[in-house]
Amino acid sequence: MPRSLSVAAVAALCLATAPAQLINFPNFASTGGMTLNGNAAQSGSNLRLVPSVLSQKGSAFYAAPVTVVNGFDTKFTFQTSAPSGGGADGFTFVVHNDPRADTFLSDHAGAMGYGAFATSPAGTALANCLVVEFDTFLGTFGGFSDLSGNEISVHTGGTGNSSQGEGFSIGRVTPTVTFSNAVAHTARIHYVPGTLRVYLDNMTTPVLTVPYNFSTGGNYILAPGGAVGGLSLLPGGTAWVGFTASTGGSFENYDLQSWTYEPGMLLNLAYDPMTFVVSLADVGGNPGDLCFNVLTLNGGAFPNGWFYGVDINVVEMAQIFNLGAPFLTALDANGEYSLLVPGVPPLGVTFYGVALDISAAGLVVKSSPPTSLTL
Ligand SMILES: [Ca+2]
Repeated sequence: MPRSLSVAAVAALCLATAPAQLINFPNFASTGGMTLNGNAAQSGSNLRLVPSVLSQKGSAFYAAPVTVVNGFDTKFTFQTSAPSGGGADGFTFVVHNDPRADTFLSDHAGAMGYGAFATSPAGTALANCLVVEFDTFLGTFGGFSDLSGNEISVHTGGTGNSSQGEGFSIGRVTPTVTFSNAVAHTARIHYVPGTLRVYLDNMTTPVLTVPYNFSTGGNYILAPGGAVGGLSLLPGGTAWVGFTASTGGSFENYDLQSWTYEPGMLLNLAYDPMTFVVSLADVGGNPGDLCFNVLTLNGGAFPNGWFYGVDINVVEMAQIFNLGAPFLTALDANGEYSLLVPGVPPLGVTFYGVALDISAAGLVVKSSPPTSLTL
C-alpha cells in the first residue's frame, strides 16, 4: 500500500474521533483519582468544592502531578447555586508546585482557599503557583482591589507566595457573561509557553489573554507593576493541578460538573552535523501512545487542514523507510520518542517536523506544533 494512503488513513482517524484526555471526568459520579481537602466533597455527580454554608473552604487536586511545561488545554464545567448574601467568594483553577502538593488548602472567605489573611501564620498562602480566580465577590478593601464581583484574574507570586490581592494579578477581565448565576458555564484555560488564554462558554474566542511563561513569568498589571518570575516545576516539567474555593459571610455552592486536562506535546527538530542525523523528538506525550511523525516541506499543512495537504517528500520518505526509522511507533515510558533520520538534509530548504500522539485505543490524542529547520 502506498504510504500516502497510510497518511490519509491516519488523517481520517483524526476526523472521526474525539480527542482523549489525560484527565477526563465527564462527571464526578466518581472522584477517584482526585484528592479532596477541607469542605470539598462529592455531591451527586458533581464535585462540590464548597457548600453554600458560612465560612467554608475546600480544594480538590488531581492526585498525581501532570505535565504543564510544554503547554496544556483544560476545560471544566461549573455551576454556582443557592446564593446567600449575593453569593461569595469564588473558586480558582490552580497550577502549583507547593510542597503541600495535593493536600494544600489555606484560608476561607476572600482568600478563596489559596491566599491568606494578614493575621494568618507565615506560609499559609499557596507558593510557587499560577492561579486563575473566578472571583464572585467585589472586594475593595484590604488590598483586594477587585473591579467587580464577576472577575476572572490570573495571580502569581512566582516561586514565592501568591495572594488574593489584585496586586498579584498579571491579567484580569470582567466578562460579559455572569458566571455565578446558578447556570452551568464552561471555562477553558489554554496555555502555550508565552501565552495563557481563558475562555468562558465561547470556546473559540478568549475572554482573557495573558502573556505568561512558566519559565520566565509575566508582568503585574497594577501599579507599580514590574516583572514576576516563573515557577519552579517538578522534574519533567510537571506540577499539581486542581481547584480551590471558599465562602465567607456570604456563600453559595461551587460545583464542578466535569473536567478535562490535556498536556501539550513538544517537538524538537534538530540536525547533528557530526553524525549526519536529523532528529525529530517528541516530548511530553502519554507513555504507550502511538506517535505518528513525519518530515514535510509544507509547514502550513499542519495542524489545520494538514490531512488535505501533507506532502512528505518522496526522497525523505525513502530515507525514512530505507533506513528503517519507523514514523509510527510507541512513545516510551517517559512519553517520548525520537525519530532519527540519517543523511545530509537538503541545504537551503526549510523543512518541518510534525507529529500526532495517538492513544492506544486508536484515538488521536493531540498534535504537536510544527517545528522547522533550515540548514
Ligand atoms: Ca480577585
